[in-house]
Amino acid sequence: MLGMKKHLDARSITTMALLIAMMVTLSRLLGIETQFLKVSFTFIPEIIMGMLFGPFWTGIGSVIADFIGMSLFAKAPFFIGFTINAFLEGAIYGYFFYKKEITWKNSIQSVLVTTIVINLILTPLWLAMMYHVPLNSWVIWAPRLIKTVIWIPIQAIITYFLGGVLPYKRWVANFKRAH
Ligand code: FOL
Repeated sequence: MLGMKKHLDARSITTMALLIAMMVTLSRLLGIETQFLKVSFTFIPEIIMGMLFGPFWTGIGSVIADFIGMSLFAKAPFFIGFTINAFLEGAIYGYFFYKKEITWKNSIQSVLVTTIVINLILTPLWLAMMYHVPLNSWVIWAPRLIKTVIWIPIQAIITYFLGGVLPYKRWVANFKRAH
């Protein structure tokens, strides 16, 4: 399962498909979306993907989830910036969690990097471009700063406890047996 780079075996593809379906569900059906802010638990399957498949494939999986989600449940016109976000966010989780155990250190680091790069730098740029509002507009920053303060501890805690419930050691053992 962890060896997707070496060969795209049936189990890797099935696992990817399941995680992509979970991402689409969490982001499009169970997430909260306003014109200027999204709140969802999409990071949970994305982190699992990152642990199993690494930065590149998790980036690709997240882009596929964005395409599927937009084709099935679009609430707004397609904007390529959010596809770039999807790739980078997946790649970041792959970077921090591929074949690694989840610790407080990499949980907190992953939340801080995604929050700064995706939520505080790129998304404000995309929203300003998409809606033709100034980059310093309060509609971009007021809800975003409130969400960020609340969300950083929530995501860090969920990420850390995800490490405790996932059968990570068994996955690594399976990987070693398969290669
Ligand atoms: N285009 C694409 N390709 N995917 C989308 O999901 C999408 N969504 C919208 C428009 N075009 C799209 C709907 N509008 C946020 C807010 C509104 C919005 C899209 C995104 C937003 O603020 N997103 C997050 C971070 C971005 C992310 O997780 O990708 C946020 O910071 O709250």
